[in-house]
Order: sequence, then C-alpha cells, then structure tokens
Amino acid sequence: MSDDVEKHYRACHLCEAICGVVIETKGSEVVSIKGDPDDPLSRGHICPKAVALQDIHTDPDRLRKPVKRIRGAAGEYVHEEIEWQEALDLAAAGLVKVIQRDGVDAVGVYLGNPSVHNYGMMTHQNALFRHIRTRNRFSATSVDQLPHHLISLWLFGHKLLFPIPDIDRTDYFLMIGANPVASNGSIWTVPDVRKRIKALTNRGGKLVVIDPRRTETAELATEHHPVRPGTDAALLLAMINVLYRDNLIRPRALEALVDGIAAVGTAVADLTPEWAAGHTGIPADTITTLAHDFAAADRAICYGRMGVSTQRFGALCQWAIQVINVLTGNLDREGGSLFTLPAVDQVTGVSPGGFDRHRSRVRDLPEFDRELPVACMAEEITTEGEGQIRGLFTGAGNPVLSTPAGEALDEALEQLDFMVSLDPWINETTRHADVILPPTSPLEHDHYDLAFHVNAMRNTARYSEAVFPKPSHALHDWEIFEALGERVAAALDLEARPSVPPHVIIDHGLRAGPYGDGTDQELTLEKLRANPSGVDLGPLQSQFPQRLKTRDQRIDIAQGPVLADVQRLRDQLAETAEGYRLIGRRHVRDCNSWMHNFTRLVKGPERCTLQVNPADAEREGWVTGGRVNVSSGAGCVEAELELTETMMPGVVSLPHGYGHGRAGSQTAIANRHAGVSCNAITEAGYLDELSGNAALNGLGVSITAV
Ligand SMILES: Nc1nc2c(c(=O)[nH]1)N[C@H]1C(S)=C(S)[C@@H](COP(=O)(O)OP(=O)(O)OC[C@H]3O[C@@H](n4cnc5c(=O)[nH]c(N)nc54)[C@H](O)[C@@H]3O)O[C@H]1N2
Ligand SMILES: Nc1nc2c(c(=O)[nH]1)N[C@H]1C(S)=C(S)[C@@H](COP(=O)(O)OP(=O)(O)OC[C@H]3O[C@@H](n4cnc5c(=O)[nH]c(N)nc54)[C@H](O)[C@@H]3O)O[C@H]1N2
Ligand code: SF4
Ligand SMILES: [Mo]
Repeated sequence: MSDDVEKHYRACHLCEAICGVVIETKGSEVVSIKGDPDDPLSRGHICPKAVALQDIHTDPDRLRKPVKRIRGAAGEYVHEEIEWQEALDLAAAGLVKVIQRDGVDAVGVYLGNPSVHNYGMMTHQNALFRHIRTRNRFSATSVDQLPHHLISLWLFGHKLLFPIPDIDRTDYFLMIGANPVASNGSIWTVPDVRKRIKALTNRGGKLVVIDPRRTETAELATEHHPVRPGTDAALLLAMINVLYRDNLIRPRALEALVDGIAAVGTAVADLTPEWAAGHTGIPADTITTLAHDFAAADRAICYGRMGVSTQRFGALCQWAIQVINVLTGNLDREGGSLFTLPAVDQVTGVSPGGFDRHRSRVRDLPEFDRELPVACMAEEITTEGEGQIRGLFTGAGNPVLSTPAGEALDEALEQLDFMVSLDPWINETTRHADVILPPTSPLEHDHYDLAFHVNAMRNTARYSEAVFPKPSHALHDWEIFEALGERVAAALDLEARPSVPPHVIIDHGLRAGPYGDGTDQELTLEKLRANPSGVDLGPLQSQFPQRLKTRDQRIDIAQGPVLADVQRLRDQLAETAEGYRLIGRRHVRDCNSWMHNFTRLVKGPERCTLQVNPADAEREGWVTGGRVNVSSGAGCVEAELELTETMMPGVVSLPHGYGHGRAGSQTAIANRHAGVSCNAITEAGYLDELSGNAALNGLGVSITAV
C-alpha cells in the first residue's frame, strides 16, 4: 500500500439513495469522504451518515475474526475468537444436526435490511439456502415494504415493478407516510431530495404531505395535513370515491390497458369524504379538494412509504395509491410515476414472486415470495410440534430490535438448539448466536447496486472497486455463504454447485441487459470500471405495455382480495380507538438499529424520546424531560418526554432501533446511548391481515407518568 493520497470512487451503500462518494486514503487510513459531483444520479450529494463508511471500517467493536459462545467464569455467556476453519465447521455442523434430526423446516432463516445493500449477499445466499429449502424463511421485508411487493405483483405482474416518482418533471406530488428528507428516500432512490423538492416548489409545483407528524419533509411542503395513524386507506378510498363521483376518471393512455374501472367505482361508492373525515381527522372538503387538485394537475404523483406500508391497511393503501395514479393517467407517464429500466434487469432475472402458497404453522399466516411474516417468527420457535424452528441462521439483521414484540423474540432465541449469525457485530440479536461469522468491512469489497438501481429516479449504472485490499484471513459475505453451502451439501450428500464471484455475475447481467451486447451502450463491467462515477442511462421513460409482466400485459385494478379488504377497513375503523396512537420516527443520522456505535452519528441531544403534542402534555401534566411508561399488550418501556408542536394531538412518536445495552452485546458506544426499544411495545398480532406485514404504526398505547 502506498503512502501517497489515493482517490477512490465508490457508492455509499448505507441507504437507498446510493450516493456516489470520493474517498481519499493514505495507506490504510481514510483521509476524507466527499460527494462525487460527477455521479450522474447523486450529483455530489451526501448526507451526514456518509462518514460512517469510515467509522464502520475502523470500529474496534467490529469483529475481525469469528467468535463462538461459551460459558464464562461466572456462568455468563461470552464470545471467544476462533479460527475460520473451526467456525465454518461448527456453523455447518450445527445446521446439519438440526436438519438431520428434525428436517429442513426446523431451520429458520432471517435476513435483514443490509443484505440488499450488499450485492454479494444477494448473488450468493442461495449457495447455502438451496440446501436448506425451509418454509421458515423470514426477512425485514415483512416489517417494511411487503405491501409494495404484493401490489406490484397483483397489478403489474412482478414484485419488483415499482412505480417511481418522477419528481423532477411533476407539477403535483402527494406524499403519504414518507419522510425522505430524513430517510433519503425509500423505494425511490432519490439522492438530494431536498434540492429536488425545492426545485418543484420554485417552479410553482406542489408538494402535499399527509403525515401525523409535521416532518422535516412536511416543513418543505406547500401543504401538510395531519392524519390519524392507520386511517390513510379511508382518505385514499374517499379520494377515489370523489374521482368517480365528480367524473374525474381520466386514464389517458392507460385507457386501453386497464380493466376493472367500473368494479372499483362500485366498491368505493359509499366511501364518501364525510365517512373518511370522521376516521382520518382530515375535513371532508379538504379530501375533496385533494382529489380535485390531483385530477386537475397536468402531471401528478401519488406516493406512500413506511407510514402507509407498516400499518393495519398497508396493502390496501399501496393499492389505492396506484389506483389513483392509474385513474388519473399518471402511471407510466413523465412527471408521474414510471418504471425503471436498470442495466442489470432483475425483473427479467428473478422470480416475479407469489403469495399464499403455504402458511405459517402456528398462526396460519400467508407466505410471500417463499417468506413468512416475521411477526410470527418467535412463536414458530417456542411452539412445540412438527416443523418447530430449532436452529436459526441470521444474516445482516437485528430482529430483536427491529421486529414486533422483540422482547418475546429475545427470549425465544435462547430456546434454540443452535444459532449462527453472519454479522460484523455482537448486538442484541447476535449475542444469542453460538457462532458469529463476520464478513469483510464494506470498504474491503467491491460494490454494485443490484437492488437500488431498480428503484432509482434515473437510470444509471455504477461499479465500485474495493477501497482497501481484503485482509488475509478474512472472508466476504458471499464467500461465507459459499463455504457454508459446501459444508452443508457435503454433510447432506447434496451437490454443491461451483460458483463465480459476484462481479462476474454482474458482468453477465450487464451484457444480457437492456444496455448490453448489441445495444448502443455495450455496457460491460470493463466499461463501468473505466467510468467509476457511473454511467448515465437517461431519465425514466414510458414503457407500457411491454414492461408489464402480467399474463395479458394488462392492469386489472379490481383485485378480489383487495376489494374484499375494504370491508375489514369499514369494520376495524368502526371500532373505538383507545389511548394514544404510536408512530415511529427516523433521524438523518441513524439507520435502523446499527448506526449507534459511531460517536459522530450519536452525539448531540438524546434522540430516543417520546414526542408528544403540548396540548396532550398540558392535559396530562407532562413536561419535556419528564419520564413516562408507555405500554401495550406486548410490554412496557420507560421513555423521556419531548413536547413538540410537530406532533398531531393524540399521537406519540418513538424511534425504533434503540434498546441497546443488553448483557453480552459488544457495541460500547451504542450501549452508552441505549435508549429503549420501540418494538418492545409493538405487538406481533397487530398486522396488515391482507399481506401479513407488521403494523408498526398506529397501535394504541397507554401512557402513565413514572
Ligand atoms: N436516516 C435514516 N434513513 C433511513 C433509515 C433510517 O433508519 N434512518 N432507514 C431506511 C429504511 S430501512 C427505510 S425502509 C426507509 C424508510 O423511509 P421513509 O418511509 O421515507 O421514512 P420514515 O421516516 O419511516 O417515514 C414514515 C413516515 O410515516 C409517518 N407515519 C407514521 N404512521 C403513519 C400513518 O399511519 N399514516 C401516515 N400518512 N403517515 C404515518 C411517520 O411520521 C414518518 O414521517 O428509510 C431508510 N433511510
Ligand atoms: N417499530 C419499528 N420497527 C421497525 C421499523 C420502524 O420504522 N419502526 N423499520 C423497519 C424497517 S423499514 C427495516 S428495513 C427493519 C430493519 O431490520 P433489520 O434489518 O433486522 O435490522 P438492522 O437494524 O438494519 O440490522 C442490520 C444488521 O446487519 C448488520 N450488518 C450491517 N452491514 C452488514 C453487512 O455488510 N453484512 C452483514 N452480514 N451484516 C451487516 C448489522 O450489524 C446489524 O446487525 O426494521 C424495521 N423495524
Ligand atoms: S444519503 Fe447519506 S447514507 Fe444515504 S447513500 Fe447518500 S451519503 Fe449514504
Ligand atoms: Mo426498511
């Protein structure tokens, strides 16, 4: 390694914005991390989290070698370093023992969010999982975007066909339950969203935000309407009602492609703005105006994210959002929402997904894409009987903090016969593992955004070389999958297929893709290597009907299961709601549960506070800094109060991803900023019953002063 300052072009993989960065290094040190102005997508933008690329790499708590769990002197569990051979043998043997005794379904698998930010985990997970075809697969999808996948499958024929907001060319943007100014965008890769929002409002366009909290995004909006958590489906269906009632159905070019328009009109005929106003807290004339303004805009976008996905009517909301886009002719249209055409095209490469082909053993919840809702993972571990989970593999996930009723899961993990985790840290989840296999740091492996080019507001492609060489005696995530797969296959007498490294798969994907061999661009890995800031493939374009993957290349909006769910909405909204409604919150300097171990990201005022509206506080006698117990059917946490006008009365907000400081976890800084886990009070039984997605927002909680 030379001692000169070297420049490396790389993607920041920490969130979906996938910003291009320029990293300067000297020897083995990072000297600086800056935005890459030549990146055609991010145009130089970065957020305060980009420095974590360095902090992850240098964190002394990050495991450099595998560890196994043993009993310490006082009988407590401790993790001790072991060599790779021993670790891989132990991990494979532990899984094999469970399979040989109880069958493959006795092995559970949970994959967390960073597994889609790390392309080697995507390309190589099947090197292991093809030998463990368990029904008990789980992932962060069912505490997140499951409703988006389900609705994309039903309407467009593929789980990855997401309509992407074309913010740069729109006139009217209706944003529901999303806070991209803090999250940097989700299922919408949109680096520098603040600048793009300002450009929209500067050119006279509108941004209308529907959110129980006046968020950082709402502050930039032309309108903000607070909504009672969990009631957005009523708002959206009432808007659709107005479109029919006032003769505003105008599908434009979609007219020839869409079925079910009359049936949808019938289904919403009694769902008036007056009905919705009573549930949502948004006045009926405002709902009417929202529908009229949307229909009147030349180019409009309806988009909704976490807030309307992880709630009781997640799938119904995501359906209604796309139906509004369809009925007003704003889908597959510039300035509306469009599908991407990524250079490595997963829509043609991976399965479209499927729903309800089997169900969970204990609670009878439907699978999606061969995964069960993670809200039922704990009970599948603790309930005896055939198919009970006895061994668990977790990769890049922290379900103890990130899934509902996390404390019950925390206890359940102790009941397993064997657990192995693929993870760089000993945290709230991995502390239960018998063996932890730590991969190389992000700067030690190459990178291609297999997942997020699929969701990007512009078609680009970029490949980043590793910044630092792989240390000797270290393995990449994909190599660990492969090494485990070989061992499991050998023990079970199965065939382990030889594989090629992830970058070779990308090269094949590029050549076979829409800008590959025989096209003007002739994209190859070589060409991306020569353009480390990325290659621009142009703005999103209309692609109907050829991009649709439905059998008849048409869109049927009258989906039976969704229309049937409207009755559940009527029934459940009619139930009286007690207590305060709990919602979450994201801060620009965190990322789920795993960015609290870096001083630069956690410094400043305490962030794990319960935000409440001052009017509620006055009535209850609460003050900022006071402490309260927040409880639900799942449990109780003690939190510090923060009074803020930004909260809707009757609603309280607690961020997720906290609750550190548990015995055995080795994240020194996070443990000093422990906070409490929001998912200690979310309930495993509180679900979007249509999709199986967890309803993390909208739960009724009671609050008492400590
Ligand atoms: N800084 C930071 N960035 C992140 C992450 C992070 O943890 N920190 N996580 C990343 C991940 S994994 C994801 S999935 C994305 C999420 O990206 P976003 O969805 O944009 O982010 P959230 O902050 O979860 O926004 C959800 C919004 O919904 C609101 N909300 C809650 N309940 C309701 C409701 O019932 N109705 C309505 N209309 N709104 C509601 C909340 O107040 C919140 O403003 O962010 C990603 N980016
Ligand atoms: N109440 C509530 N709960 C929520 C949410 C909410 O808004 N409210 N948001 C939900 C959402 S959107 C999501 S996506 C989930 C996230 O849920 P999870 O994915 O389960 O949790 P993370 O906190 O993202 O944990 C990531 C784990 O991956 C590890 N890791 C990081 N990088 C790598 C890598 O390159 N390789 C490997 N092998 N491991 C790595 C980290 O050490 C950490 O253990 O949480 C969900 N939970
Ligand atoms: S917005 Fe921040 S965390 Fe997200 S990719 Fe860009 S620099 Fe990284
Ligand atoms: Mo997420």
